[in-house]
Amino acid sequence: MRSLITRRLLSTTFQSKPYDLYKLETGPATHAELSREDALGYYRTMMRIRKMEHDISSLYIKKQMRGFCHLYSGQEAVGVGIHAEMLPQDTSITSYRCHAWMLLMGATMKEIFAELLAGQTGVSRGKGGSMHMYTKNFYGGNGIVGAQISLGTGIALAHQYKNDGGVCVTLMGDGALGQGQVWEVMNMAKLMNLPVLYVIENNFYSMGTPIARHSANTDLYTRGDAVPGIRLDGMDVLAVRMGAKFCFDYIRSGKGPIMMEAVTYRYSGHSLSDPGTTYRTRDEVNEVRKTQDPIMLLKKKILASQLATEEELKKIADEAKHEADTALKEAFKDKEPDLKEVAYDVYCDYTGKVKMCGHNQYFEHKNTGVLRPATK
Ligand SMILES: Cc1ncc(C[n+]2csc(CCOP(=O)(O)OP(=O)(O)O)c2C)c(N)n1
Ligand SMILES: [Mg+2]
Repeated sequence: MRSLITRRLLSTTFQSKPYDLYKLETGPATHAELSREDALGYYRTMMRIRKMEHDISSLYIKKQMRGFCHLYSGQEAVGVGIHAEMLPQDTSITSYRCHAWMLLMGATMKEIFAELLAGQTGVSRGKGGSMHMYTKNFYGGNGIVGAQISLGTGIALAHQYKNDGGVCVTLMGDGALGQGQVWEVMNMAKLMNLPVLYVIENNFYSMGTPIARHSANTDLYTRGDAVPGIRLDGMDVLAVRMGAKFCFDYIRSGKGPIMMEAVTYRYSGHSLSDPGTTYRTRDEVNEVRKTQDPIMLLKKKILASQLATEEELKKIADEAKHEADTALKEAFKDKEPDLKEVAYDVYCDYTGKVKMCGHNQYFEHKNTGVLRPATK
């Protein structure tokens, strides 16, 4: 009965903080309309990422998964806000911190968990693990810091060459911006006006090195030289969405690349082998969680503007937890791929034998079409 008499609005307007601009005369709108449907959609997606990664961290702690594990927890608003403005032809690529982007680009939680557990229904047939996941229009999961920035620029060149209207969202951390290749590709991207959105997820640390110790210029959005930039609050999903809309409009109008610095924070250590409290204090982490958490901030906005009730938001959180727990249970039923598959799907068209690193024998190569459907 209570929910029947609770007032709910179908949309509201919201206001974001002003954006910092570099080589731009105008920036994103600071006022925008927010529908109940969109608000609940962003809340649900951020919650799904958070719950999925909660289960992933347990897998790691219990030693049920192998390899590295870099969590996105705290940074959800960046991915969700940008993805909200992407079109079906757009692509994306990121660093090793890729679980959330897999989910955003359409992989299921079961496929992600199965990959982490080295199962054959994993997105990379269990051969990639946490840092090497791919799905349609998503080019990974890259373990080499900064490598994805050059690859993303190449993907943007492909969009331009094919004239398919796509933009490549190329994400990087604050530390990655110090890679020499970034300077080279941003120059090329601007010269060729490539459709690329460079996103810097500034979480203030490059492993354990604070930003002021690794970057002489800490205004990261100005570091593209001729590439214009904006800086926004990466803990506010609505500010990110408006910023992304502005950037996509700019790029799609043919003006070339743009750089977005999203100021954010990661709650866990760099990877799960880092406790994350030797180079920053527990108080610092707790303070951000308490005052700036992206999910909490959106919840407050939704409740304050009466777009939904507390019960409705709780139901969404419960559903996300249920989805993650069920997917994980399913993924545990998976089998490992056969050893003969170790060399499959490395090349596109090659047939013959290949020698794999760590094995003193040759394996037959085959493109199964599972990971990358043949293009012929
Ligand atoms: C070329 C290269 N150098 C060093 C490393 C080791 N390494 C992995 S992540 C990382 C820090 C990157 O920090 P940042 O770009 O801020 O991204 P974040 O992890 O904060 O998302 C380093 C130095 C690597 N993987 N590749
Ligand atoms: Mg960082």
